[in-house]
Amino acid sequence: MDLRQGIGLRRLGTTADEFQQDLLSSLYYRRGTTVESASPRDAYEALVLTVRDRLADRRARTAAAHFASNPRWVYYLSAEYLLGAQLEQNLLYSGTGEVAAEAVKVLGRSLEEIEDLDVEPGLGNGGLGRLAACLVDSMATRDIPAVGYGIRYDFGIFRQSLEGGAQAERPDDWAFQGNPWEFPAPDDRQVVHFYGHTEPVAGSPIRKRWVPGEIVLGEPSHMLVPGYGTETVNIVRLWRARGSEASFDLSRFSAGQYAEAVQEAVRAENISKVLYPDDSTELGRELRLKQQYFLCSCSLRDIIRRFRIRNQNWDDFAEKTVIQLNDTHPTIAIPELMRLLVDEYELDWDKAWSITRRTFAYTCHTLLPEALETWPVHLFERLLPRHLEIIYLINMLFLREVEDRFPGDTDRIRRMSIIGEEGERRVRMAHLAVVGTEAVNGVAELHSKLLRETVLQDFADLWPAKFQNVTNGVSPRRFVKLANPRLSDLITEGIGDDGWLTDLDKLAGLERLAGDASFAERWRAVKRANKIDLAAGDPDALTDVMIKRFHEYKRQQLKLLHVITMYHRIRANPTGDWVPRVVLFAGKAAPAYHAAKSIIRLINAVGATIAADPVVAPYLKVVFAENYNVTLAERIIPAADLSEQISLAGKEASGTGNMKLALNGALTIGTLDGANIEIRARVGEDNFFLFGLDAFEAAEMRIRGYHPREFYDRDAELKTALDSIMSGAFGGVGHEVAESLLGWDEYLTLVDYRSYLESQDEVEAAWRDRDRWTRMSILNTAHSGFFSADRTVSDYAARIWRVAPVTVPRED
Ligand code: T68
Repeated sequence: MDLRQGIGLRRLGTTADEFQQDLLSSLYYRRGTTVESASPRDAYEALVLTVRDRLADRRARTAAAHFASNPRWVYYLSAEYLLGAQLEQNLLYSGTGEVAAEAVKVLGRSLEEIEDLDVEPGLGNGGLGRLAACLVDSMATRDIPAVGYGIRYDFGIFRQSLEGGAQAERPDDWAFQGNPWEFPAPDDRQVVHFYGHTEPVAGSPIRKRWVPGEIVLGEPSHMLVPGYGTETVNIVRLWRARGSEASFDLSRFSAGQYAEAVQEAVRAENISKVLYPDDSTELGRELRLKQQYFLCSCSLRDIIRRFRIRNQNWDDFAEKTVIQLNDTHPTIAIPELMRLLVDEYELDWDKAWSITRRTFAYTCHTLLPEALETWPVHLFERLLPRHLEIIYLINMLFLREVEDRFPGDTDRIRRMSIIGEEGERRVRMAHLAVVGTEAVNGVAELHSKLLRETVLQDFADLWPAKFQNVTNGVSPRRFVKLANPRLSDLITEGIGDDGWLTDLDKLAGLERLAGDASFAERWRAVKRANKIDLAAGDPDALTDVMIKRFHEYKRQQLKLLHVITMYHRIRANPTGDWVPRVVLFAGKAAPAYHAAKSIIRLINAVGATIAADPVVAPYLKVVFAENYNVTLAERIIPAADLSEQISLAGKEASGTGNMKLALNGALTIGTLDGANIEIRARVGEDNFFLFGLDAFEAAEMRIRGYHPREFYDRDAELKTALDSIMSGAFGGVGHEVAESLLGWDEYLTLVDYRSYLESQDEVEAAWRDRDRWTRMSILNTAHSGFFSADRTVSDYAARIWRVAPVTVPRED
């Protein structure tokens, strides 16, 4: 198939000369400039357009192949995507990296210089947003017909800097120079309603007419999502809010009331203005619910539009469509689909409900009760009056089902209701998500088990078959090949080919090299070179990294207590045989999360005290890398020796940084939490530094009653560490951190302190035996192939989506 031939277009060339011709043509015709007067931005955009053209071509063939086969589609609904920088990835995926490097010389710039201008779209907070990006990558790589839907926030996750050691935030105006990767699709815009009231429809007891109080437009644009080693190019479609024509008040403008004239349009556009910078916390703001509904309403109408191009019969909708909800954020799509089917397409309720339930699936990403979304009923009533009516009806029918199964169990009915009646009445989005879907999954074995046994236990009793596990995974292309080219080359050489890039289990081929002295030597050399590139400190020191969002459950404070203890140990014995360490932290704290920000501040204060101490500084260095994002992760991960995964067991749903680090040969020190358990099972107990309570013990301890002071009184080193904070040894900073640990210590930091320190001693013993460490590191990589997002996608495809790949034909 060659679509270009059909319309008389020439085929794009693959040689460096041909690429250069197209690059110059992009510069001249599409940037309107010449080599002599091109700015760095012109050079960058010309290159982007030239690469994009090559993918656009594959995209056209993909769309044609998909529509011709009328397959079952996967629609991934996510409020967040952390796609990472696009240029380097798209050079790799389009196979044009080498010719591009050659071709750009004509612009008098190196490829690396141009790549530096490629800003990452930070349209997400953390793991959940990055997972969405890894999954769409793997869906394309596995030839699954899929579209990712999201919001095109004007401002992404805030930029973090340190001011006097404290976190400061600045807005992330990521696309202020435009985003050349994006294709606008104004023809597919949608109209979204808010507020207003509902009216009965004559002759129908069920249908209603919604008379809105606000009308907003959703304008889509898309980014290309190429598969690796295949022709498929899928898309992520992002919606941006716009005022409708009616939102501009010309009469007010004419009367000189300029601000009032545009006020409605401004209100509309605020919907996609900014990403909420909150990770794993609940926040009940109206604008957030508006964002969620905006995403779902636009996306569902688009999905239906696409369905109706090829299909006439609603009976086929659930066969042709699966919509995966990335956490509860897009759960409002469930009542919205009901509304569309019942009110607009006039299906009867039971049929609409059967279609809806079979169409959706829900992935849960948390266990923290405070992170389970709920919305006040009165807010729903005002913002989405029709949806509230539909939710009430769904709930009534659902609770009847519960009553039939468990007659008289009123307590159970109260617990399971979609409407929470404790205090202010609230809509429980997780309950709605379980009731309205065919499958519910957690993101690691332990997480899925705890979901079934704790937060969603009643639902698992009712529908045991609905609950599944799909362990997360990460992209081996982005997080090994692109992030760590040295290691990738060595792996390819060791295994004999680069088939591991799409079949990560092939990393097992490294196992036989774990004892090979010359291979080990080269493995070490790669790590060392990566550390020199990172330039965080002495490349021969143990590089100990903790990179993730700041949250008390993740326990950066535990790592910090270890650092403070090392500081005291070294001061007490300056001539001891200390293992030099560079402890690197990176991560953002939600701007309103004061406890997390205090920990950041204390880390920097401790770091400054150590740096100024001539006795300790030769052995210990604390680095805080500002503005952690995908791009920075790609620099830090390849340089890490030790991966800190030290959350309180039972709190981290999965973690994915743990997987990225293990794949890059870092050894893990961790608790039995999230996917750490599965990492340990695969790399082997001997190659993993385990410590701390397990989830069961932690829960028991909380029930029995926990008194942190007892641990403080019993452990002299712990006491010294906390006392030194309290006495102001670190520039007077950190009182509130120590007080919260001694007062209630929500996440049992002091309980796990001693076992963590002992485990760190084992780390040092292993590190001193260079050959042993290297062997462990190689085995970590060799046995981490399971953690590919390609495997995750295959699991979803087989067990939840039941979709088959569609092969896109190559060019003739
Ligand atoms: C993370 N969740 C989990 N949430 O914490 C992590 N939350 O264990 C898991 O590996 C990852 O999801 C992928 O499954 C998040 O990242 C958020 O970012 C978030 C954002 C808004 C509201 C609530």
